[in-house]
Amino acid sequence: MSDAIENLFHEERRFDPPGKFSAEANAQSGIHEEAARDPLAFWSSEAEKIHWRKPWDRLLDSSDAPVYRWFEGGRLNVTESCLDRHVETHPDRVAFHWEGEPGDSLSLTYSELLAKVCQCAAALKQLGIGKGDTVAIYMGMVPEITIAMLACARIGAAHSVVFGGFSSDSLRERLDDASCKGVITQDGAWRRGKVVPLKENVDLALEGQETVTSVLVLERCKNEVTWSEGRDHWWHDVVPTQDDFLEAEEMDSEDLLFILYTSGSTGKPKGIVHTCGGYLTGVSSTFRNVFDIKDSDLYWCTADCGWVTGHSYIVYGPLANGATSLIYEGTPDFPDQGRWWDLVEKYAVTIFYTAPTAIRTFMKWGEEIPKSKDLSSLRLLGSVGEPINPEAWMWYHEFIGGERCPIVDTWWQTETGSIMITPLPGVTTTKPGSAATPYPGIDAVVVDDEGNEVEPGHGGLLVVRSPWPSMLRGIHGDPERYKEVYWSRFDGLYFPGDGCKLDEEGYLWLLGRVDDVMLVSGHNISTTEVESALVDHHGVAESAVVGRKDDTTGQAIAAFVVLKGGSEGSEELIQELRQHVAAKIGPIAKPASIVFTPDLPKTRSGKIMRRLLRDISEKRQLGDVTTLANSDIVEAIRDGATQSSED
Ligand code: 6R9
Repeated sequence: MSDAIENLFHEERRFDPPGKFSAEANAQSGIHEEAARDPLAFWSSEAEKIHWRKPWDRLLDSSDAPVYRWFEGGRLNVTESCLDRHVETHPDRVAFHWEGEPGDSLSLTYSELLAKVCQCAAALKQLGIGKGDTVAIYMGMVPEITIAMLACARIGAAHSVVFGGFSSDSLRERLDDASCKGVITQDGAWRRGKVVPLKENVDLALEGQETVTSVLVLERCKNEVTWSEGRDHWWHDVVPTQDDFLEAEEMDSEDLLFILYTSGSTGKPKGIVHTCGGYLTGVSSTFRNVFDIKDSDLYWCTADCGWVTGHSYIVYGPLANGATSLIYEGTPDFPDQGRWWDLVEKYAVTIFYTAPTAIRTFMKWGEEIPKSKDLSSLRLLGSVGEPINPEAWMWYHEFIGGERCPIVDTWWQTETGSIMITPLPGVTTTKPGSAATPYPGIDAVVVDDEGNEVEPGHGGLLVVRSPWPSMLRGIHGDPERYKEVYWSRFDGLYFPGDGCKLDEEGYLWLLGRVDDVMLVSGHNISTTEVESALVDHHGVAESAVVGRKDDTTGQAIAAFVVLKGGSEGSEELIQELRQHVAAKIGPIAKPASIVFTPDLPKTRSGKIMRRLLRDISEKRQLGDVTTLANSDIVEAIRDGATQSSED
């Protein structure tokens, strides 16, 4: 892959961890080597850092591979690691500061959070929900979403969080697939000052639905709702009246903790299955080492609990480590484009974890906004969700991190449960655009089409050779699809579907989904590399490229470009950008067409929908676009694309 690309990722920029940071870091140099000598011993010692009621009999059972079982015979309830043990040692430490979009706020200490989780858990039990049941959670980013997740875990029910921006149809599909017994929702959720009618969507999703017997409804926006007596219950009626302690249900290490659906680019959503002991071990270990959490830190992850990042690095990872976090309900531009940086200033956030799409959006809005705020509390920055192009990395480093904060570019997936490839902030010299190396205990390499490891300096496919504790245990209800999707490409290797390049120093450069790779005149070119070259131009804020069919070259590169500061494009700029890409990568990578657009179509978690752009470029009928965060942009892009091809 990417044989045309030589210079882009051979940049000399590198950043050593600041000396003081290294000296005090949770992860010290040698951790990778030590874990590599005996990965199972590493995972065993990481697992000992969570609370077990009964230790495991067997660390790893591979007899049913590719379904692996970890910490067999171990008994635990994940909420005891996340709550009870901290209440014993520091009950008054704040678990969450929460800020609502309208500006209301709340702080919950570990003992208050435990009490609220127990009350919600008791209410669920009263509604007839218990161990082995599945509960859908369809909420915004209110404190109660974390309470609801933990309440399910407390009683041994699995949660299936469905992002609050999804339609009633998407919710219905997920309720049916997991045979959910309960739904936890809100009357409405705030989004840019408007109310998203969550309860109404639940009512629609439940028309004729057969498995759900109770709906628990939090009052948030006080919008009008319709009520189904017997089925619907107000949170304020049934939760606060319960006892503030409920004994946790004892679970097996391999019992189901949650199902989380990933849409993927095609087909029915996959219900990714995670279990208790392995998942908690993975998220607790990575959170401690990658985010270097200390008692004095104030950590903020801007994700939504509807995505895996919210599960692992808002709820389970931080709480397992007794961290203090910030949770924010709203969007970055409400009431204005400085809201996030106001929050960093107000709460003196020290560790900040966000997505490249957000960083590029802030680049587009201009550095004056963060420059006008006091961000000096920050000491560590993280990125997740997409490859972060070197230009955005440098902007993040300079304007958010004040050139003093290490950046951890963390590669992982819903399926992997926890971070797999990442720098360790006190250990790793970082290179802008590279996620660096596998986390200790993770055996990830780059292979060619035959499954042989590539030489340094070459590209190929990322694979994981050995099991890890937080790996998915399957796709809910479809064991065959699990094998087919992840294990059929290469015998015995987990195939995540991402392209990757290995540089001379063993650093990994993620190149995006293999499905997105373009084939131009016999050369494989990754979308990430061309996008990165475009964004490297001073006028460009964001870009997306796709390969569209071309009679001469097989595929031609079609680029979509968002300019900084709302500028308009011109024919001269198109030529300049084409030259820029040619200079950066090579003439082969020059986009055949460039369309300027005010925004790019993105999924609700901020990933660019290249499939849709391909459809537009090849003038295909567009399918359902309601899962997009910004569906109105599609028409605008289509108009632009039609115009440019007529020019
Ligand atoms: C955590 C999360 C997984 C896919 C993954 C890859 C892309 C995530 C990345 C990254 C490059 C990173 N991805 N982090 N690509 N660098 N640091 O995003 O999970 O929503 O399941 O997506 O996201 O393509 O395969 P999920």
